[in-house]
Amino acid sequence: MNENKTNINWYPGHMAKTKREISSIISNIDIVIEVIDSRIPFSSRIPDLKKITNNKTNIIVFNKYDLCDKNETNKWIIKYKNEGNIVVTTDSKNTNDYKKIISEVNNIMINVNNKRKSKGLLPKKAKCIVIGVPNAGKSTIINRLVGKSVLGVGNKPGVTKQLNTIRINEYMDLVDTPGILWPKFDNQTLALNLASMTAIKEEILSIETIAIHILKTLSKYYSDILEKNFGIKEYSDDNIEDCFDQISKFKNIPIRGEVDYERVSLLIVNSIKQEKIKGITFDRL
Ligand SMILES: Nc1nc2c(ncn2[C@@H]2O[C@H](COP(=O)(O)OP(=O)(O)OP(=O)(O)O)[C@@H](O)[C@H]2O)c(=O)[nH]1
Ligand SMILES: [Mg+2]
Repeated sequence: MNENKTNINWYPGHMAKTKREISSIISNIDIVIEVIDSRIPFSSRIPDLKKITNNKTNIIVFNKYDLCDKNETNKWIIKYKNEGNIVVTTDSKNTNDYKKIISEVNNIMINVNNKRKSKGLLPKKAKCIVIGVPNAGKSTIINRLVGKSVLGVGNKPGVTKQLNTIRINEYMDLVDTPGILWPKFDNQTLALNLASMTAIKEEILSIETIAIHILKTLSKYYSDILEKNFGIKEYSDDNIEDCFDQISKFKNIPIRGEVDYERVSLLIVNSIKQEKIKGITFDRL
């Protein structure tokens, strides 16, 4: 049980296909809506997004804002704004949040259409594309903007399988896309952060590896959450077995001979996936 032994090097072919498909339609797009998970504002950004989208104007949407540690995530919001980005936060339980996206799109389109007018062209409809890592909440955002469930959503990566164009209103179309990642992770923490927030398929990394990363990160930044949810006062790499043993006892998981590492790991991973643990942000500036 040592997460450092894991060498993450993989790339599902359908993601390369999605990137090619995005590149092939990008010339017709006005605005890129980049959806990130507010709990991992660095790890959930797509490094080569500017290249894939040919430097199109983008809006960064900090989604799942209800689940993050606002103190920490707000620092990232300020950073990205200072870098010149348009930033919006969204929480699927708050319908009003989505109006902020519409309003930013409208602001951008005023400029686009003013330029068109000066050339004697008629105003055009906003053509937007929603891009992000798997499970960031892209399809949910589009459903909220339409006001009904037109796209399938689910709490696992890889729900959307193809590009879909959705009409929001007479001024705006949105293209939904499957979640994308990148061919190689140079930074293992980043991959583990993505896995902790259900952005990477469970088959790719072992459940124990993800669970250990969650325990480690909670102990570093949220020792109160670690103690309250798992009964762990102190965590270190030297006492992983002890920790699993303590969690088994704290959660009344029967120990038959030895600790059921898989079951305990699943419980840890599910505590984030099922939103029992909230108010966490794993990326630090
Ligand atoms: N708590 C919370 N959950 C959200 C929010 N937005 C989306 N979700 C949940 O996140 C999960 C993933 O949502 P999807 O919209 O399917 O995500 P996606 O980015 O389209 O995922 P893929 O198509 O697999 O890439 C679902 O269980 C949603 O209900 C949010 O703002 N807050
Ligand atoms: Mg989707």
